[in-house]
Amino acid sequence: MKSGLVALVGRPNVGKSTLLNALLGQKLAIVSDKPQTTRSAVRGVLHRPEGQIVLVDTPGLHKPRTLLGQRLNDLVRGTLAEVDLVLQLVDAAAGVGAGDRFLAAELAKVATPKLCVVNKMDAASRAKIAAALQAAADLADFAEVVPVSARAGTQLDLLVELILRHLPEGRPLYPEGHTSDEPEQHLVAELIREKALAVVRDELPHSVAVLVEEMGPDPEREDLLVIRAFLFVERASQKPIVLGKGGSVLRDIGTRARAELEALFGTQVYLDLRVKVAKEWQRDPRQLSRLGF
Ligand SMILES: Nc1nc2c(ncn2[C@@H]2O[C@H](COP(=O)(O)OP(=O)(O)OP(=O)(O)O)[C@@H](O)[C@H]2O)c(=O)[nH]1
Ligand SMILES: [Mg+2]
Repeated sequence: MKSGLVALVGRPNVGKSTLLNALLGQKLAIVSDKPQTTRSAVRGVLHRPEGQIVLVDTPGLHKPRTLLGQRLNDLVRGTLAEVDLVLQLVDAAAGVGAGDRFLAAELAKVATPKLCVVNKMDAASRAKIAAALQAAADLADFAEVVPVSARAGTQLDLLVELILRHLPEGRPLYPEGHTSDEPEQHLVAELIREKALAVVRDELPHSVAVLVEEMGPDPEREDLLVIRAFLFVERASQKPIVLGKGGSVLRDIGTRARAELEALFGTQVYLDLRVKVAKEWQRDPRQLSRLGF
């Protein structure tokens, strides 16, 4: 059978995490319309009769402005070194640009086989898709260039078939039925961050980090899951923005997060969400390591 690690790489916002979730049929990675949403290498396992595909979602590669940005780019480069196949995603609607060319040049340095996935075909005209396919083929020496829509689920079976074709023969890396080794607390923190990204505007999304401090059943009510989490911002001036008038913005984030967490765990959730300032955490090595970077 076929088996191996497959990295999803691309500039921010091309739809890597959406594609991971769509291929798995399950939400493992959070998604937003803001660039630089993903901050960790999220693994998901796809089981097929012909083989096992271990997908690794990565942060969008970008020009780093902070220590966090640098670490995220290092994470992408580290991932490239250990995988069997690389999928470079580009955005058919936005077109192929300098960011994609920069990444393609980076990829050219590793000998790993590469496919190019031209995503968001649902949002592009035929002419635009054709132009993106041509530009993608000119980017690098890809084994295949395939247009898909992660959002609409178009051509995903074909993509899986092509991935399997280009993976090496090997033993399964994970047992049957295992789809993820994301720690539950991390998944919960990410879901809360996703709701914060959906609600807050402008530059603030980059400043938000979430840490789950405590999670477990209520001692008096087994059917109630208690989650205590902190939402960190970088500056004192950002705190009132995340809180909103009379705490309304934070309440909105909490309500959205709780609804999704209750669906995920199939139980009632009590979410205690607090805002804290972690001064300049994106540039501070100590705070970064506390937050898991
Ligand atoms: N129309 C359309 N939108 C898509 C598609 N795939 C993703 N999107 C949207 O594109 C935006 C970015 O999606 P993400 O999956 O978060 O992108 P990403 O590449 O993981 O982004 P980073 O983690 O920031 O690097 C979201 O608003 C998605 O809903 C698609 O196939 N079609
Ligand atoms: Mg992502």
